Amino acid sequence: MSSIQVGVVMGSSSDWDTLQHAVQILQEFGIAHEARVISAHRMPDDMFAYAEAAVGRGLKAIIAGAGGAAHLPGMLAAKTTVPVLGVPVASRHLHGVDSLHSIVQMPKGVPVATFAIGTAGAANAALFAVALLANQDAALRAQLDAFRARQTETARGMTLPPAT
Ligand code: RP5
Repeated sequence: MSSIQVGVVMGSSSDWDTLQHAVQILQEFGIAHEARVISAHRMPDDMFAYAEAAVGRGLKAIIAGAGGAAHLPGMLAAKTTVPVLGVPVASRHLHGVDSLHSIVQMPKGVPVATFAIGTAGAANAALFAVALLANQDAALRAQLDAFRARQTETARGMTLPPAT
């Protein structure tokens, strides 16, 4: 069985600017992961093979990012019960609203957990994967609590400029 816990897949190398923010979080928390291009419409057989192998490989979550008519998260979810976390990538013409609607509007029965458009969504998908893994890992939960505490201190330390 693979030691990879979280798969990060995306429809194109052009999605990397967005999805690398998920990978950065996984690296920060020391989560074993992989990142791959798997295009739903250009590599459909590869997409199905990846999803079909996910349980056997021991993946605990799949973060899937795509833009436009973003089939990838939903079609992965159709072929595996490993949780799929969908990240809408900002598209050139519709700025990711198309991606968001494609991913979030899954019909009843096959869920995709859908995150915000762009880099915030990618980072939050990874943090959500960390939270899932932390259910079975007390040390990881302590890391997540410390991450949250640092954010809190940063926010408390924020100052505002004088009004103009
Ligand atoms: C989608 O089409 C990808 O997820 C990407 O967001 C978008 C554009 O792909 P490229 O033309 O940049 O390869 O499949």
